[in-house]
Amino acid sequence: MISRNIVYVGLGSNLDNPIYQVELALRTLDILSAVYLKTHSALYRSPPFGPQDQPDYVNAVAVLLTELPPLALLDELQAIENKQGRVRNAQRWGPRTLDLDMLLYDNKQLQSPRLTLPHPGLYERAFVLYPLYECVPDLVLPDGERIYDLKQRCFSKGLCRLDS
Ligand code: ROI
Repeated sequence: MISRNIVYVGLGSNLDNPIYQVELALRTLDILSAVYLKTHSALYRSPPFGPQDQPDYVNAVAVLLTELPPLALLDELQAIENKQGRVRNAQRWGPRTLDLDMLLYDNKQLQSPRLTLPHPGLYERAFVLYPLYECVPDLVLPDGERIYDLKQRCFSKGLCRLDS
């Protein structure tokens, strides 16, 4: 039987027309042959988390179904980041044209040099929790935490849902 895994991916951009970058990445995810783009959230504008001397971000979350194992999917996501001009090894937590973060892959918990699942930033970042909640309001994380509770607890000042 073909196993289809559900994966949540966070998208973020704060350089070179961020709305365009996020929309282009969503279109690219939609046409990947090994991935089915089930749905995605609205776009959100958010103040930078981390260093403040950079532009606001545009963020969204995509819900994918895929047969690719986690590291093969990570290769695909990084290829999209590269195609959209992502400069690797630039300043840590600095501005970027496109970030595609694998947030959750089924109920997998994984710690490897290239990938940590769930994504460690997921628990505290409003720009991830709000769009993820919009896609799956009843989501429960592998450790039993509810997305609703995390969203209620997080600091969301400045986050703004953009009209589609
Ligand atoms: N801050 C926001 N608001 N959105 C992001 O996508 C984002 N991505 C990052 C850091 C630099 C941590 N800050 C961010 O990688």
